[in-house]
Amino acid sequence: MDIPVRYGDYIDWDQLPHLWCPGCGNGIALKGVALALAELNIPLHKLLLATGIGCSGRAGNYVSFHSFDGTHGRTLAFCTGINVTQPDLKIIAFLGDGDCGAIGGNHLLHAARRNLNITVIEINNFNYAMTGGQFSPTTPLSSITSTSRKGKAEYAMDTASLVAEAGANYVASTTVYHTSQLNNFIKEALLTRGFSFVEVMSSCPTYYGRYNHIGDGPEMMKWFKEKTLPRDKYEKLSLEEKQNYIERGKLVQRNREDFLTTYKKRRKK
Ligand SMILES: Cc1ncc(C[n+]2csc(CCOP(=O)(O)OP(=O)(O)O)c2C)c(N)n1
Ligand code: SF4
Ligand SMILES: [Mg+2]
Repeated sequence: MDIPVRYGDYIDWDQLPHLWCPGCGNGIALKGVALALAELNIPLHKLLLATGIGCSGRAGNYVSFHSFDGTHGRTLAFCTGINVTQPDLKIIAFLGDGDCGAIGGNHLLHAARRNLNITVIEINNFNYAMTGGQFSPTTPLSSITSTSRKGKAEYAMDTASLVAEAGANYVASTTVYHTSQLNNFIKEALLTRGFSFVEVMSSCPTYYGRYNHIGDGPEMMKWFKEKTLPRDKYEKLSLEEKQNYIERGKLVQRNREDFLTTYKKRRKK
């Protein structure tokens, strides 16, 4: 079997052009995955890209290795079974914020708590894009969406912090503007044994950008640049100031024994 050496080897070029809108961040995030895989030189037959349902869920169509679409929110339940029966497979779950924080929230927390060998890439575009731009748990307070025309009245869920508390070995958060940080975080996540999670705040100019008058792809990139702060700077802000920014950076990097290793030891006893 050929060992891929370029990021392009992980992409199924016959499936392009993709169907994401101009300025959408999904392609940048997927390229981040492909770049990390190429750098780590992981053979194609050792890989699985598991997706949920949504715009982000299309990613599986564009990779040259195994992929499947789970049902909305349940992808990590499928991944749990695959992880314990195919322990040598590198499982990357490419999931939307709806898939992670809303319908699939419980699966996410328990996959992290069990410390399964799965890498989750959360595409947080702050809305349910595929179904028309409704707000999701991660949509920031006051945002305009198709279901909060006067501004969202709820606070946003910080999925990365929840996953860190639940027990994941690696948790980080960044945006599609900060590409070198993004690529580095994905690489570190893939190198982690146990549960790893990278939140990728991603541009959706068609819904979130348009409804909130941020603009198209380039303006959304500028927005990510100005709106997000590294964790150390963010922590120094007052509670009121924090409402104006979103934090990014690494939350957790630790080496707790993963579920399968512990389970195998128990069985031997
Ligand atoms: C069980 C179930 N409930 C609802 C839906 C409808 N649905 C499809 S995609 C989606 C939201 C997707 O949002 P997100 O996970 O954030 O992905 P995005 O499209 O933003 O990438 C919903 C509610 C569904 N397919 N299955
Ligand atoms: S609707 Fe938003 S998330 Fe979906 S493809 Fe278009 S820009 Fe991307
Ligand atoms: Mg979404």
